[in-house]
Amino acid sequence: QHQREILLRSASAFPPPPGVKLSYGTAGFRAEGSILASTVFRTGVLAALRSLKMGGATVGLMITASHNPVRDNGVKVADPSGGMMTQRWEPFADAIANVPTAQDLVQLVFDFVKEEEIPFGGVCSAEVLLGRDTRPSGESLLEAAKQGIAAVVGAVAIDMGVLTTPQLHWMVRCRNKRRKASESDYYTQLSSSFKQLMDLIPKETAISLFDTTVLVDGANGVGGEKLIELKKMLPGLEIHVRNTGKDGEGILNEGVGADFVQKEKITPHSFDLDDAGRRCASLDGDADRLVYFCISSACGRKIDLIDGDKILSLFALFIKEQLTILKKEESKGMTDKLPSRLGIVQTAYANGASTDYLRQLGLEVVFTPTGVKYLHEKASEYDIGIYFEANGHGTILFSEQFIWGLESLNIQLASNSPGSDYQKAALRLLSASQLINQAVGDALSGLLLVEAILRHIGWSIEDWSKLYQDLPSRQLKVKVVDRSVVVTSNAETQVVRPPGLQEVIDAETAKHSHGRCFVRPSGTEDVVRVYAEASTQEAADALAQSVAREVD
Ligand code: 16G
Ligand code: ZN
Repeated sequence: QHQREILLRSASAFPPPPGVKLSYGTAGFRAEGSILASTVFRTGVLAALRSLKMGGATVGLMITASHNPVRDNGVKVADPSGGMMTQRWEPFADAIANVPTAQDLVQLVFDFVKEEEIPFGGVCSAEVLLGRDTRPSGESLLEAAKQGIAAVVGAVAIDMGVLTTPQLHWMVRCRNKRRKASESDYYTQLSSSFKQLMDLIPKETAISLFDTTVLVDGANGVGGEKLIELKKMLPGLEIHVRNTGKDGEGILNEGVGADFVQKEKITPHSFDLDDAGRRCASLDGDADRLVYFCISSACGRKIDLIDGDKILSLFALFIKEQLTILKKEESKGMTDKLPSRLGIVQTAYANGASTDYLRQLGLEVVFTPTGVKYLHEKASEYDIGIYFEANGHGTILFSEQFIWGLESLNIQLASNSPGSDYQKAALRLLSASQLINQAVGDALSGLLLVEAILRHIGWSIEDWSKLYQDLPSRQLKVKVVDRSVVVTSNAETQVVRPPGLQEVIDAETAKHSHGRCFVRPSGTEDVVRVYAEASTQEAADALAQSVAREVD
């Protein structure tokens, strides 16, 4: 009864905006910040329930709208593993955000708690870590989240302040593993594993010629200021952060950031021809996406984009090299066999040239629908799963079994053949597993791993860019009344409905050499997206346009 009253009273203070229907999409709830207080309050309730359901394990609640304009905001929940909230709870998230009155909300929650057998009403405790990005609406929304959590008896909110999205996910994961989980622990783990990787660089690599400077576009968001903290602990790597979001430097995501750079393929603000040939990187507004780019001296603001697919390829190359060294030694039969099934996960947006390249390396490449939750889940099925979206979100997952195997191998080697190539390969994989964020894609840890690998193989940004040549591609969006009329299958590569559309796509695609095309309903906007790729830009454009006309 006490619980019912508290929830009713607090919920009454957060009435939902009339006439707005929100859905917990691929990236949680997103809308204009000014209308989100009720949604965030209710997501606070949801997060507390999630923690109760998970036996009091810590869950996360992040307030951000990533690469959206600064007036927008959003909220999403991280599960105790540090990954996205289970998809099973998404229908409840939709329902809780959209019930009209406080009474309805209370009823909905009590019904759900019963159905899910959640220990409710103060018998157990719950814990929610809160984070927000730098958006002005974040502060008051964070307050709404706290009130939502406080409306669940026994639930405690811990405000971690302004963070990148991956920092919050990392903290949730570490806390549940009973590891050190503060922000300074995060910096320590990243910088020390980076230093270990640097110490393991082969002597043959011509380090003296290596450009130690990387220019980073911080999207005028939270990533820039965090990177400035981190770089203090990284001697030997010169990180120059621009678009840090400090007063006067520019507006969050406006003409800057990974999403802008990847979609427009032009320089972000405060980068120009003076930077031609330099190694440049761009983060998105909450620093969970990373792309690299290089300004080619001849052509104005045009850039050579090094997208998520190419970061993935670089990581895959490095991991495969280490595994090959280990296998060579393993074949002598002196050590235990390491479980080392390596899998690469992409989406239909991956450039066809990247998939070809990865398959030529002999790697297993599989596809999932767009959205981190799908890629992450698939990658976790391997001993080492590397996943990336072309837009720059991705990471490497190492199974616990693999890490245990590697650790015991390392102990064996430390006594048998200390300092051998074999031991170094094992140590590199261990360091990479500590550097890369296992909870979710993380632009800061991704950047450090890229920097370490480039130095390991002695590559310039041009060398990396030339790994393979992207096929020309075109993305279009078609505004439709109801995007749900398009239904896809087979990781979004085939249209199931409306009938006949796939046949048209097949016929149009067949007209172009290296043609590939798919359509899918957006998960974040009221549009249907069209992607086409072909051997020339003109052909890719023509293919996309002819298919877009059919969708319209
Ligand atoms: C969200 C997803 C991103 C995906 C994008 C596609 C997460 C954390 N973010 O931003 O992975 O690429 O949606 O947007 O899952 P779309 O459905 O509008 O094309
Ligand atoms: Zn983001």
